[in-house]
Amino acid sequence: MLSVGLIQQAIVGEKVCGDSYVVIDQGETVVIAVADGLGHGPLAETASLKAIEWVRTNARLTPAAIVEACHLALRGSVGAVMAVVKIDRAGKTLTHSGLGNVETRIVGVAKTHHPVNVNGIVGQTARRFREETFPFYPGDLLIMHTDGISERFAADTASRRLDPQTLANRIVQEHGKHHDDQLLLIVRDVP
Ligand SMILES: [Mn+2]
Repeated sequence: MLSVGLIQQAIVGEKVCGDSYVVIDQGETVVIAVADGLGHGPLAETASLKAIEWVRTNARLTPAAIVEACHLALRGSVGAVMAVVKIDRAGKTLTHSGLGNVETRIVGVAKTHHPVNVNGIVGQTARRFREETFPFYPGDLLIMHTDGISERFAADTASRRLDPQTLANRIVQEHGKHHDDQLLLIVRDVP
């Protein structure tokens, strides 16, 4: 069962948030994506929502193939940066693909993994699409966030015991940036 913590907040002065997300529970797999449309306001929102729509449409594909599909779909938009992960419940793995600076962490019992993104902008510049697979066990935390939240927060083994929403609230309170849209998503999956 998925337990999700979420903060999604528009930059001060805008009514809509340019950062979007989706969590798709497909049973054997779970696909999760976060997208940050370039700039802010309605054009950024449109771009990030379009990326998310294409994640939904292509959720059967691998994360790298999903990002590539979004790249083609977002041509002509302001563009976005995004990260897509797919959790394989039976295999106890998580595969990640990121283009541009949406940050991802996997907080395991003994180790925190930081998947690396490829530089680029979805819909504009992407020279390659790559993905990497990590262990992901029940109780591990997946943390994904846009650049509206500073990367300097600590999320260690002790964080794993917190409710994801409680942890999300704490992180954004201390590390949220009010001069940008903010999106932080924390997911734990326990059978
Ligand atoms: Mn941003």
